[in-house]
Amino acid sequence: MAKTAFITGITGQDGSYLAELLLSKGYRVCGMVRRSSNDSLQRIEHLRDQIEFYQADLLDQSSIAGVLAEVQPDEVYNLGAQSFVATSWSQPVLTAEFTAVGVTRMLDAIRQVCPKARFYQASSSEMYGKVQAVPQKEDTPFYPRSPYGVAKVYGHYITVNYRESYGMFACSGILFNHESPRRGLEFVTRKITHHVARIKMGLEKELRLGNLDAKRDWGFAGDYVVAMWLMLQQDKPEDYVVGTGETHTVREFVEIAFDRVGLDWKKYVVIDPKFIRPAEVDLLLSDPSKAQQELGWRLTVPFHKLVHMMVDSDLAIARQQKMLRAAA
Ligand code: NAP
Ligand code: G4F
Repeated sequence: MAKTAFITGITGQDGSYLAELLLSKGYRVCGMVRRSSNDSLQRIEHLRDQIEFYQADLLDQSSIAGVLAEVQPDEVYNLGAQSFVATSWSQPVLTAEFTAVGVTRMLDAIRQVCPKARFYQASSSEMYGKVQAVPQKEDTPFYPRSPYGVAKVYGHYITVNYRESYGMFACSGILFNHESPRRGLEFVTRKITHHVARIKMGLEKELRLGNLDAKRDWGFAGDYVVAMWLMLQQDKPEDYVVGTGETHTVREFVEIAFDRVGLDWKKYVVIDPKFIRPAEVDLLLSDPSKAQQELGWRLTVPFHKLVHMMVDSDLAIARQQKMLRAAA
């Protein structure tokens, strides 16, 4: 019989790739969506007819328990979160509610209404923050540098705690930054490729950024959802670091993106103090050897190709916008 998966955050970047993956494997895919006055299904528009949607909210315990009792999933992927680090300083309490306590709400609802379900928690390399070792692996101590990072540490340890307290099959993927053409426009990679494309098309003149020296371990989101699924197919629940094992500065990302369209980035990039964070994570670099060896997980998209893929996708969008503008 087909397995049932329940995904929180199905409308987000990772939720859309994970839904595609699970549908391709024959799963019944159920997605939790929160009420909105607008349609938030843009990223999964092409899958709309193949997914069952359930309205609930990470802030609302009884809505989660009610939906899980109805769906009776085999696997639960908790991807829902306030996921933008910069916003976590202006909305620290809300970030804690969604990103930290929301995990307990999910785990406790599972414990009560579908205790056999396997649980995946979207932990983050932001937990390493002011890094205590290079590269970072599963046993590297955490030192979060933002309210978001602190909230993710809570989510991580409550997942460990429910596994140890109740014997639940609960895992955390400590995922390093992963990007795609579906990345939100506020994250630096997509912000860069969106503006590069619009500058190339003559729709904009500059790109305003903060710290160009920050280093991140960036991979392709489509590869990372495979690791999530693999974790829930193992005999034992464990936590895994997932990343590329390479690090690049924001400046390098900018250079490659402008190069792709034949422009010199120095003529267009303006440093704007508005985008400098109160506390920065200077360097993230993963050691994904456990995931590679135990899960057999592999990358398919190297860094340069990722940047090119995102620029090319944004160029197609900008071209269309330019044509619409000309026709209006
Ligand atoms: P994303 O694109 O920002 O998506 C976040 C999702 O969470 C959206 O579907 C959003 O729904 C949902 N959500 C937010 N608040 C909610 C609430 N109160 N109740 C229910 N759903 C809520 O994030 P992503 O990049 O796909 O990341 C997925 C997860 O992985 C997140 O937990 C993120 O923190 C974590 N993570 C991401 C990365 C990365 O590099 N992408 C790395 C490590 C960990 P709406 O559409 O309604 O806003
Ligand atoms: O793209 P970012 O906003 O991603 P960040 O903060 O690394 O967080 C992302 O990855 C985490 C995994 O490590 C996830 F858990 C989290 O949910 C999210 O997906 O910023 C990357 C870097 C930062 O150092 C930031 O200071 O880019 C720098 N940056 C420079 N100028 C900028 C900008 N970031 C943004 N968003 N906007 C700028 O203009």
